[in-house]
Amino acid sequence: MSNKGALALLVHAGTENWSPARWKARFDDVCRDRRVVLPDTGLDPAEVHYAAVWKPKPGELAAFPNLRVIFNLGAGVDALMADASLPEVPLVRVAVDDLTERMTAYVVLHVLMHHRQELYLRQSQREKRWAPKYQWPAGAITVGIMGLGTLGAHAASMLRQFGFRLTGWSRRPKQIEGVKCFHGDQLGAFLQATNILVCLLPLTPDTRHILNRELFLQLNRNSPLGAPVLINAGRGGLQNEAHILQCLDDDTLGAASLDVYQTEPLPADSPFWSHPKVVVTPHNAADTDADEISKYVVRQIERFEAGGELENLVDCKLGY
Ligand code: NDP
Ligand code: OXD
Repeated sequence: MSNKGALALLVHAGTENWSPARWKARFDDVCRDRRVVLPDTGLDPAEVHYAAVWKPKPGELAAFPNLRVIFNLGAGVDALMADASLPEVPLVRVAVDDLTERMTAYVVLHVLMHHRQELYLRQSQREKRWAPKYQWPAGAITVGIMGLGTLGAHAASMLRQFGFRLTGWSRRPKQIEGVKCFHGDQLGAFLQATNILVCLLPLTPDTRHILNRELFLQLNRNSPLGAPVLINAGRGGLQNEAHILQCLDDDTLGAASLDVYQTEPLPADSPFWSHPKVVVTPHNAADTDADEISKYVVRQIERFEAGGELENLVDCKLGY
């Protein structure tokens, strides 16, 4: 082992994909000339030059006085932005094809699920009822994507191939082929054109609780779907959960697919679990793959040490 600065691996999500031992094995494999250390394993904090993290504990990163770069092992950095003691070193997030394609698969799956009336068909099956409904074309539905970044733009390009009409909303103006793009204060016009709302925004001070009743009331109801549909795979903090339930119950919303929640894991007593209009997934729309991402981090460290640029840096002032 060389005397290169160590890589600290701080992974605390507690689910199968985030097993620290599994991530360490992958990093050990691709990082043979550098110590990869888990917390509480007798490491001298001064030896750590890099940290690869998922939901590190607040203050955990501040313990490394010689830290050079933080690599967030996912796309969203909201957990890090909430740490008031976050060291002022470059912060890199994940933006790679593997993760993007997984998210697009989730978005396409859930848009099609609502477009093809899967909730109704599954209920019919449980009731042994042979009662097909009219099958409308994809072009009769407008899918609106909030967040036209790495994930939103790719999901839009794939949905386009199914024939859906597409709108999108971002902070800055965008031009994406086949997508009617809105930005900033054009949110109202975006919503008025949207039947299925897909949220792929980051959680920042500007976007917290953006998915609320006032917003849902502006969605377009003039499609064969009738009541609009919400799909949120961004972050739970983007949504007002009481408003979602109220809007599902009074038909402001026709259905919702939710991958993320205010509290994760979703508590056993959450009404979402058994709501007939809700499809619950356990924050696994797009897992970050330890094989892919360990290589991505090591490639970036090597380039950085050779004097090159880091990719996919977070703008900590904007929070994403
Ligand atoms: P990007 O940073 O590439 O894109 C973010 C998009 O949101 C950009 O288009 C940005 O606008 C837009 N945006 C940010 N703030 C605002 C605002 N105030 N008003 C309007 N638009 C805004 O992020 P990714 O696409 O890579 O990821 C998006 C999010 O998806 C992550 O932050 C994470 O929370 C979530 N995610 C969830 C996963 C899951 O499994 N559920 C997996 C991976 C990610 P602009 O282009 O103008 O900057
Ligand atoms: C991410 C996530 O942000 O998995 O990558 O939620």
